[in-house]
Amino acid sequence: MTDYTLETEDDRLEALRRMLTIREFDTKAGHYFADGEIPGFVHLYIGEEAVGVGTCAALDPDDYIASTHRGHGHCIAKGLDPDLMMAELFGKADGYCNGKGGSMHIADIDSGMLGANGIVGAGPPLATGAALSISHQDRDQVALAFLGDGATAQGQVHEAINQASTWDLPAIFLIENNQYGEATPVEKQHNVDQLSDTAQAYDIPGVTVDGMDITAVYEAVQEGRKRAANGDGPTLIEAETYRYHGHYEGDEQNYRTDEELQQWKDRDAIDAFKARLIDRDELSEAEFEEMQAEVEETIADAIEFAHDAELPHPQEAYDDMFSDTVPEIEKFANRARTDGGDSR
Ligand SMILES: Cc1ncc(C[n+]2csc(CCOP(=O)(O)OP(=O)(O)O)c2C)c(N)n1
Ligand SMILES: [Mg+2]
Repeated sequence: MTDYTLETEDDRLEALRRMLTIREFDTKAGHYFADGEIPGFVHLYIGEEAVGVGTCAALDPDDYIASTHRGHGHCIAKGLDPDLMMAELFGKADGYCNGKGGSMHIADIDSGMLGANGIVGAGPPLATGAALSISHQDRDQVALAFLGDGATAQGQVHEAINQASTWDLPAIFLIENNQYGEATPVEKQHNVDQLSDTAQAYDIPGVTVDGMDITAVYEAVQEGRKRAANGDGPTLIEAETYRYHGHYEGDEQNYRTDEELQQWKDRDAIDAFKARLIDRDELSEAEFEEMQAEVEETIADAIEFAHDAELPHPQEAYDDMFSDTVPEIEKFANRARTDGGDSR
């Protein structure tokens, strides 16, 4: 559910709170990953908060989003519960996917969150599919896909945008241009100056906005949503942003300089939005400190919840894989060992 906009003071404070929640969630996720408590990989969203929150604030609660491998921020912006997210990262049975998905597969259809995705570029086809169902059923919703600058060069992304634009589907494609796909800078991945230039190939609007400015992101997505909901088809939005951490936790980051990182931190989206709210007399330093303390408590509670939760039982390893039971899976389920070992 996305039950906030940027239109009222309360909404703007809620948006700031979500940005802080994302930063705190991912800071702690990084710590617990380094400690070896979180299995798999984590890709942190720190630095990119204005994009996820500005986008979700412009969507309606019933709208869909399709996310990426860097999806924690999208989940929090869309209103998912940090307790269930953190439990999922820890691989616990109380997590969104019963602990079987982890960081890269958090999904909650009831919240309109179609899933984080380990396959780079796999979000846009999901959004196009959701937009097709919306259009067939004449529902008042839109579907938005987040994708990275790297993903923008993936083949299925082209197919998805082409299909959505040809059929005027209620979709939005939002490129999070964080300047790198793994270690490769954006200018070495693409032949266009701006990634939004590729919109010309589909004859749809393409805009580039400052992804460190939550209002700029919000306004672009609002415009895209209006167009999509009117039956005029998709919009391609590029938000220029930056990830403060490495591609993954443990990345040596020898492909960029400390100066470059600092230049982006000097334009930090949370600092900028906080300053704007203070300027407007909607927030004081003391209120900000209070909000930050509440956010820290929310995430501390989420970690406690995740710690206390049970691991999924090995005999349930093959449950929840398919919506209907698949007989081929049953024979493996019967062979699952309860000590977690391999039964071959
Ligand atoms: C289809 C596919 N190709 C390659 C990978 C390996 N991979 C994981 S993340 C990543 C970089 C993606 O870059 P970008 O889309 O810019 O997202 P960012 O990590 O910068 O948020 C790659 C190549 C993958 N997971 N899936
Ligand atoms: Mg990138």
